[in-house]
Amino acid sequence: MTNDSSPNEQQLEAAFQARIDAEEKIEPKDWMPERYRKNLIRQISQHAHSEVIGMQPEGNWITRAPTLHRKAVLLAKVQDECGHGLYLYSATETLGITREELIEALHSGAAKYASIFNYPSLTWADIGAIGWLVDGAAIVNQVSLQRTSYGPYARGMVRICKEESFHQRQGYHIMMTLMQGSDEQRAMAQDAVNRFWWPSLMMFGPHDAESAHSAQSMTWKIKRQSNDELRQKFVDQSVEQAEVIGLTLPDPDLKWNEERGHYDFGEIDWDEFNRVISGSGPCNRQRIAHHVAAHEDGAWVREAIAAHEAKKQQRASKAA
Ligand code: FAQ
Repeated sequence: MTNDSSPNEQQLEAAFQARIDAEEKIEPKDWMPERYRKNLIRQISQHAHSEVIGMQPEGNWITRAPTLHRKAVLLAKVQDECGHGLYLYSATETLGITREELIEALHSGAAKYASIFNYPSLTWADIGAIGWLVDGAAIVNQVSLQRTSYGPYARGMVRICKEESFHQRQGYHIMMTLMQGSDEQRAMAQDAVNRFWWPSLMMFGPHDAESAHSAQSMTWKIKRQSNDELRQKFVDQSVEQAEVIGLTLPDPDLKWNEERGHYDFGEIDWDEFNRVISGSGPCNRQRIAHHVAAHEDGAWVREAIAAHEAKKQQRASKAA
């Protein structure tokens, strides 16, 4: 204790870590180290940006879905992703940062979003591959995050995981249907898997040894499993799912390793990963330009809501 008997920074941090170690959730008004707060803002906001930017490649196919049923399902899925963005932005705002600051960081390139959404969705089969593989990878990561140490993030993840599980199944169903179709449809499904497999593995981030934030995030239990552990889990589950419907995963090194009890798989093209996360992927510029335009188009809605809120408060204070 210091002279005035209030705990010093070191004591506060030790007590904080003890709460984490005891699996207590940290809530917005609790004391937390500034680095914990900043790291959470970084990760949760990038997660929120990913959900919202992820609406673009799928939104591209809403008007061209092959049946009314597929269109309704896709529309519902894309709306869910928007909802996920909102829960996650709200969770980030509990850490003392505004939505405007978060959007500004996305637009300026200061904040990242998942690399996968910088690839184009060229055919209808890509919608199947995104649901099956991209949502599939997202679930593996997010199931683990349901136990993250920050309360609002953990609770958001529980609801998001339920919805992601429907997303994954609708994607797998699209792939299964195409694989039961014509030669052209089967070829289209295989081509989508060939293009989306490796970028899906990149969603888990760099190898643990290269991961800048992992060690600290694991100590604080922001992350509960490492990038490589989660990637391995995803590979193991995907191999069997691909086999069942007759798809081939595009990796000649993929084979069962009896000793490890896991599938071995080939090395990711880390040059490509680094290019995409630093802004030079196939669609980075297009994705941000689209978001900036949508944000500017929506300015009048934000102004109208603010004006309505001000009027409501004026009326309330008059009545008081
Ligand atoms: N893409 O030290 P680490 C979805 C960055 S939601 C871009 O390992 P960390 C649903 C990382 O930010 C998908 N950047 O970082 C959906 C850091 O850069 P920084 C999103 C990446 O945070 C489906 C640097 O590299 N999910 O798909 C990527 O400990 C369909 C060093 O990396 C989440 O965000 C990447 N793949 O671990 C929506 C889950 N990987 O910030 C629509 C929550 C790494 O220092 C349609 N996030 N980087 O500039 C996480 O679990 C973690 O943040 C990781 C990265 C695992 C993504």
